[in-house]
Amino acid sequence: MSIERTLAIVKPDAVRRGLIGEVIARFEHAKLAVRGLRMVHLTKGEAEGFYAVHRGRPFFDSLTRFMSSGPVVVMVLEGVGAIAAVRQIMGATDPARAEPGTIRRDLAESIERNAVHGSDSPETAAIEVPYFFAAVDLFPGDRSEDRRT
Ligand code: 3AN
Repeated sequence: MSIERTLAIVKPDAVRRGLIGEVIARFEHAKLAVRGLRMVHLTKGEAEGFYAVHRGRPFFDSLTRFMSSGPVVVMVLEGVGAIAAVRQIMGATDPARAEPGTIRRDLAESIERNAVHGSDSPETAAIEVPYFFAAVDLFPGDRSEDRRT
């Protein structure tokens, strides 16, 4: 498996409940490295752009209202097989169906207010990472000190 980068989001429900650190800790404990990180309050339009593939679904309006209801924490995670690893750590979309020990099973409130987002494929990650981060905002890890010169 190769080293991948993926986008993860701590959603407004989890930010409100003080779970930013808990979510990031679970990713870091799984050997995923944070390469970019920031807090942002999306507009409704920005949330609609991010979830454009779901436009037309019955939950689209409610989902984008929720995602723009308060600040979120967006991050780029890097590691071997990071895309699948993040999906596994998050658990199934519906917390009631998520495996015990996953973020959604342990921390999420409902299928909509499900605490976290993670890119679902390399193709999606390639769209979602640049939605929030320019290349110059991502830290390369072992060469991170180079960035200060
Ligand atoms: P995932 O986040 O697990 O990749 P997606 O991409 O199918 O799930 O759905 C995107 C987001 O839309 C979910 N995280 C959830 O917040 C919301 N969502 C998905 N399905 C439903 C549903 N049936 N009812 C309400 N919200 C939903």
